[in-house]
Amino acid sequence: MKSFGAGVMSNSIPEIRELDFMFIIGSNTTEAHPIIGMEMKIARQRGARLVVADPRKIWLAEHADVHMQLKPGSDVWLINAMAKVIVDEGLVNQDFIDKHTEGWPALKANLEKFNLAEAERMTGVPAADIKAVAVEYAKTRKAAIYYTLGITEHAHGTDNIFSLANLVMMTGHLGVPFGGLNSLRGQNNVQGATDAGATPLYYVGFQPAQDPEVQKKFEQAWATDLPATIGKHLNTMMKGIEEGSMKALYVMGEDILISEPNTNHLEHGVKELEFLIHQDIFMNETTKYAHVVLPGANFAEKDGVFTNTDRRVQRVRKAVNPPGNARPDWQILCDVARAAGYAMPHYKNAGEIYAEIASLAPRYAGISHERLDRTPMGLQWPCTSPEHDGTVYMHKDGPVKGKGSFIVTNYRPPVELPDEEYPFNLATGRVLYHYNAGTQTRRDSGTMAKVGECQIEVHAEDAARLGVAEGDWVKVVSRRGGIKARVWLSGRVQKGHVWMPLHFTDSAINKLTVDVGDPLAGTAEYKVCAVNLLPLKDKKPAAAGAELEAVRHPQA
Ligand SMILES: Nc1nc2c(c(=O)[nH]1)N[C@H]1C(S)=C(S)[C@@H](COP(=O)(O)OP(=O)(O)OC[C@H]3O[C@@H](n4cnc5c(=O)[nH]c(N)nc54)[C@H](O)[C@@H]3O)O[C@H]1N2
Ligand SMILES: Nc1nc2c(c(=O)[nH]1)N[C@H]1C(S)=C(S)[C@@H](COP(=O)(O)OP(=O)(O)OC[C@H]3O[C@@H](n4cnc5c(=O)[nH]c(N)nc54)[C@H](O)[C@@H]3O)O[C@H]1N2
Ligand SMILES: [Mo]
Repeated sequence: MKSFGAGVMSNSIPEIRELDFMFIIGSNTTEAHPIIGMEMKIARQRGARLVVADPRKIWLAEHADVHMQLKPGSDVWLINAMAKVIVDEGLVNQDFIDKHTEGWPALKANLEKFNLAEAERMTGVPAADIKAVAVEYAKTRKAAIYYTLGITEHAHGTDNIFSLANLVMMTGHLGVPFGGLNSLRGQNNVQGATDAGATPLYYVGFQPAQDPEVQKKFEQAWATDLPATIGKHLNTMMKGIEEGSMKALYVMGEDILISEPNTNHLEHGVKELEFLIHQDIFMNETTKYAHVVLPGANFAEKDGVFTNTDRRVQRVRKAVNPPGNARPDWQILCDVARAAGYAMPHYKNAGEIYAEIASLAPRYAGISHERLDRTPMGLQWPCTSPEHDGTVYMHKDGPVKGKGSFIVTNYRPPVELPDEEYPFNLATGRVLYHYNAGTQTRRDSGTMAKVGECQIEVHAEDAARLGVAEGDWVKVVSRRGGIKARVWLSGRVQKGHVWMPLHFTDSAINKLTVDVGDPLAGTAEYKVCAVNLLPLKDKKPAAAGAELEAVRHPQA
């Protein structure tokens, strides 16, 4: 948003198979975005070059031309060193810089600090690799960057993204087909939720909540007074709960006691809440402390739209009736609003709500349920009129904010580094077979048969030193808590590093993580904290070999 004026995937999924060069940084694409991962495999088979920057030897890394197996949290060094190479080799796109950007002289001056020898020391990636990859990226026309949580979920996450945005602009890989900076969004409709205004900063369509004109527009449309200030970020709310300044909380479709950081601490605060509403399709850990539970209908039980990661709005249609008292979330929300005294319109269906969205946000003005019913592949916003075909790639006439901003970034180390007491670095994430808080996938016996418990990836030499073997249970402890997990010698992590997934309630990894976030975005540092491993005596028999095999070769 700050660099280009839009914080979304710039290009589209169908472009991937036509690429000649893919730079995947901090994204385990084949497990977390398997369909997009498949497009990358197709490009690969066509002969596209693949570079993966990831501390772990994930599947894509095994098949990459270059695997930059960097130290966790060292991405600013890696990316800035690549930028420096591009300057030194005379490969910058001066025409793009002059026409479409601001701040280049300051950025260029700052890059002087990022020499290759030091970059190799800081990242662990050979200088020759950094240089070769930078040159190839700058020289290849159809070259695109993909990133996900491996670089956003850090206390310096925004610096990582600014650095990538700088790289894309200095090489002119923006506003063109088969290029761009592509953030792969997480949940199926997380893009749609943000578009619809489920963020503290914006009303629907990224219209800034603090802009008096915008405020006036929505006050008129909704016939009510609206606050002149922005809302609270998620992490600020969680802090408020811990400190007792938040008295009430309405949680809809999140399991905060599994997915927020440092949950032991958070749980004390949640117990003290005066009023906790939980609206979900299932009971989960958060429900335990709820005063009221509002049962929602799931995706197959309601009508509406989903907006996926490439800004593509598609219809989702009701296939089965919701069970019991469960109802679509929008109906529940409208009833709550009315009960609270607001004259919410009596929408007849989700299509009427979409029509209101389209009337208030120019970038969706051309999208309606009727039109989507005739357009099975959906419409990509911006789609500004009923005649507009939607937008396959953004920033065609330059960054949407006018001039793209080069933002100077400097390395900041992670907040908690290993020491004598907690000698391992823990990173967390997801596996192919489970989904996020696990509320849904842990209910599925087929999924549980594949991966039924929390495994911790450990380097073989570390395991030998600790006297533990594959399948042994260990206690994983940090300054904030401890949980059990089963050792998995995956061959994917570096020495001194361990990795765990977030899907299990009986091994809830956020009991371990640090609740320090990025100062701008608030996103927690889920990818780095210090832990120790304590071998446990009760060596239960290992899970069936097939299960471990399935995780080890998730593509099989
Ligand atoms: N099967 C499945 N798919 C999912 C989900 C799921 O739970 N299960 N969840 C969805 C959601 S909400 C999201 S947000 C996405 C997330 O998708 P991803 O971000 O791809 O998933 P993660 O496993 O969190 O982490 C990605 C990678 O970051 C790497 N990494 C860790 N630290 C660093 C670092 O310092 N630098 C770099 N360069 N890389 C690092 C990890 O080794 C890992 O391979 O997945 C979505 N898709
Ligand atoms: N340590 C660590 N922590 C992390 C992460 C990490 O990588 N490491 N990743 C973070 C990320 S990127 C994310 S997105 C979060 C995910 O964390 P959560 O959002 O907590 O997890 P989900 O499993 O996606 O979904 C939460 C709830 O939504 C409910 N739900 C599903 N469909 C509907 C519906 O239609 N209506 C309603 N009302 N409810 C519904 C599910 O039943 C579930 O209880 O976790 C974050 N936490
Ligand atoms: Mo996510």
